[in-house]
Amino acid sequence: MRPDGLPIWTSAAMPGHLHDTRCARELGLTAALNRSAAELDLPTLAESGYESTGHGIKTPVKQPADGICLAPDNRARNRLLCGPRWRGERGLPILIGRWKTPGHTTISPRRAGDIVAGALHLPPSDTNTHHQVAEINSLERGSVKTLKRSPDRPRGVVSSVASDAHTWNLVYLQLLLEEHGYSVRNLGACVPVEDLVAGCLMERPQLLVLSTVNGHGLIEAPSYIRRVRERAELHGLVVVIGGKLNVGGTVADDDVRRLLHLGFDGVFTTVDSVQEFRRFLTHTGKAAAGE
Ligand code: B12
Repeated sequence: MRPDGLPIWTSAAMPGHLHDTRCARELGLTAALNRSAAELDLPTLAESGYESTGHGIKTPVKQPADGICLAPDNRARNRLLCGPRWRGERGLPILIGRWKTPGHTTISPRRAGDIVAGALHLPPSDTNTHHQVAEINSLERGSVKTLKRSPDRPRGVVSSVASDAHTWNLVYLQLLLEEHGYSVRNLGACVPVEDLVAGCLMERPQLLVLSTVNGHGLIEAPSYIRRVRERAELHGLVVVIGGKLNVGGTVADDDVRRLLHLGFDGVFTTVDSVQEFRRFLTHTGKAAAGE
C-alpha cells in the first residue's frame, strides 16, 4: 500500500474458501512482514483476525466475551494501533470501487485475480478512485463531527502543556474519564496556554485534566492554572494535574502544596496516582450529583 492508500500489489485468487490469514501464510506474506519487523524495525498493524501470525504483526487486544470492559492500558493500545491503520484500510474500498463494472461477474474464480490486478493498474486519474478517496476523506472528517456531545454526561478536557510532546498519557486519561462517564475532548500534546483556555471556553467542561510527563510540569503548570482561574467564565471548573512533573522522580510535598494553593483541585504524582484519581473522580461525581 502506498502512503496515500493506493494498493501496489494484489495476489492471484486462491482456490476454495480460505481465510485471509491462511492465504497470507501460503503466499509467504506473513513471513515477509515478520522479517521486515525484525530486520527493518517496520512492524505491521493488522486487525484482530491476524492474531498469532507473528511478533511483527501487531493486532488489537480482543474485547472479552463476558462483557468486561478492557483495561485503559489495553484500550489505549488498541486505539493507537487502529488509528494509523486507516491508510491501509483505504486500499480495499479503492479496489472495490474500481470493481463496479464487473461487479456481478460470473467469471471463473480462477480468473478473478486477473480482474483485481487489472483494477489495480487503472490509472490513478480514474474518477472512480478519486471519488472513493474523496468519500473516505469526507467520512474521516465526518466521523469527527458525528462524535456528538451528550448533554447528560459531564464534560472533561484532557490536555498537556506547551513543552510536552508525549501523547499516550493523554489517550490513557481520556479513556479513564470515558470509563467514568465523561464525554472527553482531548486537546493533545504541546498545548499553549492560550489554546487551553480557548478549548475550555469552547467546551465548558466540568473537569480539566492536565497531564505532563516530560519533567517540566512544575515549571509550566503555575501559568496554566493562573490563566484558567482568572477567567470568570470558568468559575467552578475542577482542575487537576498529574504525571511526572519533575525530573527528580518524587515531587516534594511543598511543590504539591504550592500547586494546590495556586488553584489546582488535585495533584497526582505518586505511583498510585491513577488509583487516587479514580477515587477522586468517584467522589467528584457524587458531590456533583449532590450525594
Ligand atoms: C514513549 C516516550 C516518548 C515518545 C513519546 C511518543 C508519544 N507520542 O507519546 C517520544 C520519543 C516522542 C519521547 C520524547 C521525549 N521524552 Co519520553 N518517554 C517515553 C516513555 C518511554 C513512555 C511514555 C509513555 O507513553 N508511557 C505510557 C503512558 C500511558 O504512561 P505515562 O506517560 O507514564 O502516564 C502514566 C502516569 O504517569 C500517570 N499520569 C500521567 N499523567 C497523569 C495525569 C493525572 C491527572 C493522573 C492521575 C495520572 C497521570 O498515568 C499514566 C498511566 O499510568 C517514557 C518512559 C516511561 N517508561 O515512562 C519516556 C519519558 C516520559 N520521556 C522522557 C524524556 C526526557 C523525553 C524527551 C525530553 C527526550 C529527549 N531528550 O528528547 C522527549 C520530550 C519531548 C517533549 N517535548 O516532551 C522522560 C521524562 C523525564 C522525567 N519526567 O523524569 C521519560 C520518563 C524517560 C526517562 N526515564 O528519562 N518520549
